[in-house]
Amino acid sequence: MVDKKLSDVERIKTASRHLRGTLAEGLVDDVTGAIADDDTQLSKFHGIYQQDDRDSRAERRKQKLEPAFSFMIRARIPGGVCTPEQWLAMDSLAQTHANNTLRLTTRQAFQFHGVIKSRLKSTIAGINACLLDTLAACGDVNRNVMASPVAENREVQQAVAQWAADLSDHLTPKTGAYHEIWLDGEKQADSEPPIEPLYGDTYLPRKFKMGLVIPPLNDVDIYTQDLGFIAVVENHKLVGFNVSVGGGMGMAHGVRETFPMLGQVIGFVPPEALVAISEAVVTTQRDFGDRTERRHARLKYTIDDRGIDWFKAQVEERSGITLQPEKAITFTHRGDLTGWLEDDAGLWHYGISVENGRIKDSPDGHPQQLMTGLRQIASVHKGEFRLTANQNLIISNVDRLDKPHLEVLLDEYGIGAEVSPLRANAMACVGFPTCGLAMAESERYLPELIDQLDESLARHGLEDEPMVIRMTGCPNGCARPYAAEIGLVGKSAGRYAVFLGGDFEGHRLNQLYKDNVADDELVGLLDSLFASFAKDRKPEEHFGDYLIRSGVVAKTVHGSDIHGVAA
Ligand code: SRM
Ligand code: SF4
Repeated sequence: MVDKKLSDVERIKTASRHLRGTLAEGLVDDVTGAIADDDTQLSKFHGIYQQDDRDSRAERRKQKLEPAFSFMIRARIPGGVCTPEQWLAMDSLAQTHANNTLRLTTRQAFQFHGVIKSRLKSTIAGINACLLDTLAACGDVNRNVMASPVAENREVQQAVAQWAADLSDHLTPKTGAYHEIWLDGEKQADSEPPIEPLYGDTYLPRKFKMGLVIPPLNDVDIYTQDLGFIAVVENHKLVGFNVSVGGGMGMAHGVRETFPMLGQVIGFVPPEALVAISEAVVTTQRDFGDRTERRHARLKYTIDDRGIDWFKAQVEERSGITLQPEKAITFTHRGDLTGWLEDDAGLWHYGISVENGRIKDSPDGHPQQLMTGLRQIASVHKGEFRLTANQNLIISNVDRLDKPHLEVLLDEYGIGAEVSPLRANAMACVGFPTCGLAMAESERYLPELIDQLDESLARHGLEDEPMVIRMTGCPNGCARPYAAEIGLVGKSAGRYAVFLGGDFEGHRLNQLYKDNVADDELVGLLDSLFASFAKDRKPEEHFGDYLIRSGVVAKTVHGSDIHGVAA
């Protein structure tokens, strides 16, 4: 067998002295708004991405200026749970250090955009001051651990949230570089051998993602995670978790060797096995993941290449735990709570649909002032905020007596107005102008497309029909478009590949239906499918299932089918 060369990122990690590189030096270099090339890879492990304003790129090039560099910072929030004090701190940093918006991500984290280099350290220090951090929010490590943000069964929800926090702690890198660079911590020796007991010097071959979910709501898209734990509840008690492995979304247009995969369930474990099982899954990927080709380095490919039985055997051997047969569970839908829910302990939770996760105020005169309103709510709220994996927000743990005052505030700032079922189940990734990989608009375009699709649905009497629609500006899949009933994936300016036929609950990937569709043709294309759906559907049948039954698209069985016949 020919030994393939390691990818360049492996060289950078190896030479980085546990993620230090020359980040500290780069921060004080005021000749450029950028950091050194190699450091742009390392900064990700610290939750920081170098970006530039793509709207002004051409103009700046013409003027012979360097790109308008700024940084995206991602704060990790295990399970999406944060306190009102933390919300206020994030809000304040967004106003003073970023672009005056906060972005709730598809993995229950916060993102700041537009932070210039000279403000990086103070932003990170501000995040740490409120007991959150950005370490491992990105990079080749375990990322933010997701968890169902709300459930009627309070005891189970709390237990699952606690597991998310514990697993997150356990899998966070142990390097002292983060404190040293961002928080002026004491310098540590450069080569402490035990510094990364789990990851070793070169961390993982690629990013790694984990989530926990409480059926029947698949609100964290559990099968898209590298590692998913599905809570099994018997007689109202949490008895353990089914373990799903090998989910992932990213692919490249038309490159058949790249594809999304949904996780496969390898068995059931009691709660006390979670840490050992997670470690076994992570270390198997650490040792066997492909470090030569980053496009082939995710866990989904390791499992696809070597087989699920091989993988399960590795996990059992490394953890010393024999997986029991999986238990029956049922998912009924995805999406999030909107409006009020009372849990079984009598506390109230209010779900707010946030368009594409962007927390900002609307222009003057608009009834909704989301950012200001949430600031006012945070200053009186005594419970928690919970970020959802669908870019929404839940005001959690509200006492019955505090509900009326919150309702007044929600009303005053126009927050929580009902949206159409299509909009409630829609997600768009960030895309332009900040994402360096975007090929087409996403967050800035989906809202207006939904306006038009809502009109189309209404024409066919489908205005109350919930459908999962997701848009991304490129095929990396940050809004999990391949797990949607309608997935619109950017190809080039104003053009999208249309993927159809995922299911409502998140058990099935969709498939390429039509490639390279112009944005002004999208409504027409979907309108004719809505028309036949309205005419021919079976009672209770969802759009994605109808498209498969009627042969509009074939069913994707293995992820590589995603490219369909049109690729
Ligand atoms: Fe993502 C890269 C934004 C969730 C798959 N993602 C990026 C970058 C950092 C672009 C870059 O590398 O330069 C984007 C920054 C845009 C910006 O300006 O903010 C970006 N990803 C996002 C967020 C903010 C989208 C959002 O609208 O919420 C999400 C942040 C989640 C978080 O808090 O951690 C986000 N990204 C996802 C998801 C969804 C998920 O994890 O559930 C996926 C698909 C699942 C998966 O990983 O397979 C995803 N992002 C990617 C990929 C493709 C990975 C792959 O295996 O091929 C990239 C590119 C890469 O890694 O090379 C990427
Ligand atoms: Fe950027 Fe592509 Fe992710 Fe959208 S899907 S945020 S365009 S990397």
